[in-house]
Amino acid sequence: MTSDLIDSLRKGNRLALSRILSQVENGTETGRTALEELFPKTGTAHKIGITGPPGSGKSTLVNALARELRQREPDKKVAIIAVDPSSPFTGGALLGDRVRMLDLEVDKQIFIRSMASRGALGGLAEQTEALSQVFDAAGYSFILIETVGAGQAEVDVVNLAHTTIVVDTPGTGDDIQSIKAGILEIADILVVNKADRPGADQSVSHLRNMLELGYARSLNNGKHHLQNFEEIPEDETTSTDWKPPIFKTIACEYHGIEELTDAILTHASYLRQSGQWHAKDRAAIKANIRHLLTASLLNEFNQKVPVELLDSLIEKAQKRLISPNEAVRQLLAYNRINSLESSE
Ligand SMILES: Nc1nc2c(ncn2[C@@H]2O[C@H](COP(=O)(O)OP(=O)(O)O)[C@@H](O)[C@H]2O)c(=O)[nH]1
Ligand SMILES: [Mg+2]
Repeated sequence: MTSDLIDSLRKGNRLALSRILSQVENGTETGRTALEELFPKTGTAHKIGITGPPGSGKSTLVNALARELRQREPDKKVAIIAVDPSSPFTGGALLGDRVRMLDLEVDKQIFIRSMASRGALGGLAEQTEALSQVFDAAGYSFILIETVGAGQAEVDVVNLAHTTIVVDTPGTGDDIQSIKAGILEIADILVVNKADRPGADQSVSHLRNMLELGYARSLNNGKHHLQNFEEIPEDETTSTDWKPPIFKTIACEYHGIEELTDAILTHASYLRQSGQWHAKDRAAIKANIRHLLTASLLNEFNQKVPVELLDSLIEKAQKRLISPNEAVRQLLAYNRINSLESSE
């Protein structure tokens, strides 16, 4: 059953793909088996994260980018994962937007999947990574991942991407700008969308200043952890440094999309040439293994340790008779003794 589905998925059957995505999202046995069987076929897709505040035009940009990528690379398929409950892809937007997004689906080489919750796999990042693996194995060359740039969960999601695009809009308030200091660190490409509105040029120069500031700070600290901000030495063509470019776009009118697409493809080449593609792949696999390990250890533990023991230790800790640390020691000791007994 599962192998039939996988065969169909590998042959490009959209219904099989859709079914496997649901099974994976629901954390079923079929989903797990599918992920395991598909894993050897993954590792080639270019994962592109798009993040930014709600309403900045991420979905519109993703829509335009999907079209542009399809036009340039007619043999390649594009997947869209919208990790945003308010996304038009998930039906949370105005009717006009939804209709505009839906016309993407006329192109059978584009597949849109929305994800409103963290599902069965734990965090949003794990869920997104699992769905990405399915798309990757199904032969999708580009995976566009839209998230609202709100908190750590979203940062975790985009960290799994090869290329992270941070979207901003022309704004005036300093308070709005200060949020972006943190998120700038993860940007490979910056976009000031809604450039038809006043203040776009100021936003670009503000962002540029902040990038320079980040670069200076990383030098002062003597640390180079803000690699993204390093200048490209003029005379060194073999440099592995990437300086995030900033683009102005009007996504709803398709302005600036070609330049942005160029930058995305250039970034992919840069990652491959500098060895960072490999490094990012390793980091994603490491995060994946760590997550699965934590989940399965906890699961195993829960099965072995009676809930009464846990409850009684919580009670003792609340009475301040033992510390939480001591509770953990006793739980681990119980688990160890039990494991010894059962293996004899
Ligand atoms: N004026 C203007 N409106 C835009 C632009 N791009 C998107 N929009 C509109 O902004 C609204 C929010 O866009 P959406 O893509 O849903 O933003 P998201 O929440 O970041 O995904 C929609 O009504 C879009 O049509 C733009 O470049 N200029
Ligand atoms: Mg959206």
